[in-house]
Amino acid sequence: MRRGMSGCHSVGSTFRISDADAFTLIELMVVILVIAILVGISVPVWIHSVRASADKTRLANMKAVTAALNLYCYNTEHFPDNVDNDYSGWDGDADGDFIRDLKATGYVEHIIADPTGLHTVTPTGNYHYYKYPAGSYGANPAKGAFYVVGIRDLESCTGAHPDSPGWNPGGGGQRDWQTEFEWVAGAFEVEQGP
Ligand SMILES: [Ca+2]
Ligand SMILES: [Ca+2]
Ligand SMILES: [Ca+2]
Repeated sequence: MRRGMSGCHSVGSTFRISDADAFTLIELMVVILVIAILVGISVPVWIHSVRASADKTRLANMKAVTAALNLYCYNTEHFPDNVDNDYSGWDGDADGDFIRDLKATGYVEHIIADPTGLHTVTPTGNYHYYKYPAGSYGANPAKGAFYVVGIRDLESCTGAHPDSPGWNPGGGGQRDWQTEFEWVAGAFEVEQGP
């Protein structure tokens, strides 16, 4: 049995080779352990950065969509109608056809869709759009129709994203879309007009 490094000097050359081999094995195990620790640290960091990057794209997509919707309304005095009913009247992005009027009229360069095709909540996609008639869900009818656009699931959060504007146009308990999306926004037609 080995009794430590000092024993190496008092034993024969055969044992020294054996000790040297054993030491190499220990070194190898240390290297493997260090690699395992580094992998254990870096894989979650890498996964987190991939998720954060996808979410960054999603938030940028929503910024582009809401800016386009508001400009569209400013110029036409209405929001795009629900022309693609994928799910209870909602237009989802999974079919590669999301708020097609924005693309058709040049307010966005291409149809906007989730960067990873995430469909964790509904089979219709991760982005959803709906235009509601004036006065829906307790909203003030004088403000006109309103849209709701949202992201069902962001990968870096559970529940409402801190940057989500939220949307509860009636102000009461009739319907708070923030409970249905992790990021959601809405706007009234009258408020976006010229
Ligand atoms: Ca469709
Ligand atoms: Ca669609
Ligand atoms: Ca989430």
